[in-house]
Amino acid sequence: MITLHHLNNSRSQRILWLLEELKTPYDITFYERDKVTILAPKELKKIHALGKSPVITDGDITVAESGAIIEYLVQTYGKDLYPQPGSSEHRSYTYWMHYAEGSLMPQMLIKLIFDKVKNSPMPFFIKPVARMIANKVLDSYASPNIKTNLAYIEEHLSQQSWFCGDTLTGADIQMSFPLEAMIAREGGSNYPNIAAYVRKFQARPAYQKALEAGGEYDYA
Ligand SMILES: N[C@@H](CCC(=O)N[C@@H](CS)C(=O)NCC(=O)O)C(=O)O
Repeated sequence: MITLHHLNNSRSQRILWLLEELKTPYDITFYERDKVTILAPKELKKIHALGKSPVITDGDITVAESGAIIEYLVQTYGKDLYPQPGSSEHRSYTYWMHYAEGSLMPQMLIKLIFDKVKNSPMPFFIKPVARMIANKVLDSYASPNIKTNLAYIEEHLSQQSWFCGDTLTGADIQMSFPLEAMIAREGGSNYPNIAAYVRKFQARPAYQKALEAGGEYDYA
């Protein structure tokens, strides 16, 4: 039996969605973020050394890292969501699987962190300096990079209904988290194709079931 080690408000939601799409039996073990630090509880380190979510166990197999989990699940339980190796859809699948956590998420995290720095409580005489540094990083690096990435995705989604062509694949599940987080935080008016794509996958029955099963999730 598969067990998903699920942290509230996290990337783990996309694995829950995948498990519902696969219609394969699974259990959930729930973990709660610390209310102040928003970090995961230390119990997660008993499952995998890094203590992050998502992580799954399947019998004596443990798989961490969203992309690796999706690869494992679609190759083991859901061939429909895994394009034929050697096909152009498969090359596209590999690309978007890596792109989500390798290129897009780091930019979004940098923005999140420096936005937080600007709004964190600190002595009044440090605030202008902290703000100046944060704005410099945001204006010269994170924001332009995010804009370029989102324009690229927007253009891609103007040409096809799912990331790798006409059907849902594991790559869509992997891309769902950064895109729905972006739409939830910033709205979708500048990126109508991304906004429509997010609405489309969020309306899927499996996605809705996953929301019910997973508890707190701010990005749906
Ligand atoms: N690249 C990893 C990132 C895992 C990750 O950072 N997960 C976050 C939740 S979205 C987490 O566990 N945060 C809690 C913590 O860092 O303590 C993946 O895609 O699985």
